[in-house]
Amino acid sequence: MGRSEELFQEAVTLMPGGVNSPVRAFGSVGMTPRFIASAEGAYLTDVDGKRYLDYVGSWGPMILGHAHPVVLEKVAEACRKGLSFGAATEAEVDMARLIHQMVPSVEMMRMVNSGTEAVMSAIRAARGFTGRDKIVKFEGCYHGHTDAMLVKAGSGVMTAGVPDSSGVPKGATQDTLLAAYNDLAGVEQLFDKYGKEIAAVILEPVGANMGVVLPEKGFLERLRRLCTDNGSLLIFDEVITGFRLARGGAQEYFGITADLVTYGKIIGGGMPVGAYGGRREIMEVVSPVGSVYQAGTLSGNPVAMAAGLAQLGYLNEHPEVYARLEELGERLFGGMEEMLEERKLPFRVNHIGSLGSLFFTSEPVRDYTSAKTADTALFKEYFRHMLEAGIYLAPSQFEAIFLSAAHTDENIDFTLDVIRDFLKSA
Ligand code: KE4
Repeated sequence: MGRSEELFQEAVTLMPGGVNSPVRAFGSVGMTPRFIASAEGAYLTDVDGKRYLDYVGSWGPMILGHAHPVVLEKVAEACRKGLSFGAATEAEVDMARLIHQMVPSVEMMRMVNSGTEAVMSAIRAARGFTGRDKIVKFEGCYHGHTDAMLVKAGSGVMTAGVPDSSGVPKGATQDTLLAAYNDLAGVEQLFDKYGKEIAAVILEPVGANMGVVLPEKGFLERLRRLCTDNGSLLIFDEVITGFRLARGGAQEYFGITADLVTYGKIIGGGMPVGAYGGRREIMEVVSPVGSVYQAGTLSGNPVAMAAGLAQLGYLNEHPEVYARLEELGERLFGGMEEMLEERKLPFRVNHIGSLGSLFFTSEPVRDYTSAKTADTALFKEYFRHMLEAGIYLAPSQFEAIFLSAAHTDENIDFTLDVIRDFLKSA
């Protein structure tokens, strides 16, 4: 028995599913999760010494690759000054200034400790600012595990085939209105019925938690207009797309300004960091200035800020990283598309920049319902084939491939060879 198996046997007696986040349990692929000992660049090494080419990147944060020297150096420097003060620090001002510089529409922001906390707080700020209760979300979009968002969520909730979570009281979701991604008619009906009661519309500007699903032409623009016309706020959940799709994230990529935006992952450089922010007049409803309470012992923690500042600062000073991510994405996802075309295989590849998903379905994947047509049994075989070849993918059809600046053309070509090998028998 390998070390991962040994550890997993004990882990399941101490933590639900043996993990601290459900999707890590490899449940939908029916395998023992690999316990990771270390990581560097585009590679993970597990506790049995096996090395994997990593396409999860800790679910998005590791856009520069693992253990980037610039990030490690700044974190080590910060650690030597003490780990947490529970007081204002210069690093938090530096971080807020940098985010504002990279995304000017974020005039004011608050650091928190996770994407979930960022979304929970942004929703409370939106409700506090508008005095309204209803929130529109989209099936298959995952916004963390705050009660109000655990309705037809994506990611691990979708993977588990549990569209809703137990333990969430009706009262917590009675004001959550659901629409299908890319279904403008459905959203317009909600506004017709609830318009002046809708505090906000929240969405992933690119869905990445039902697999990758792109916004169709006009979708984001229409949502922007509907929110403006009804006095509702548009919230972009950019926990994944933020600082990945472009230096200014999806707002820059699509040229659409949201009223509030949530961040996580990349802005922490691998440390637990989230943030929410946007128009100053909205953020000034947040305590201690306004009446919306939100707080956090480790929010803006100096070590986490050091990691985030190092990674974001590098991205800000090296815009060529984004061109490289586009190249890598085109090479990998374009290569997949060519392969499917050659072999006349009906599968689908959705991709944008360094994000993408191979769906084992012949249907165009444009929302939660079409994503659910994917053959998860075939995905399970694909995942196992890739892992055995030393390629570490997200253990679910309803997640994304995350490329990093540490991936090379050779990594991509090797990956395409392994996929080609799998598709021979698919
Ligand atoms: P966290 O609370 O996990 O930091 O962020 C929640 C969140 C919010 N919004 C979006 C768009 C997200 O993708 C996430 C978290 N993403 C998942 C991956 N699909 C995290 C992986 C996990 O749950 O372990």
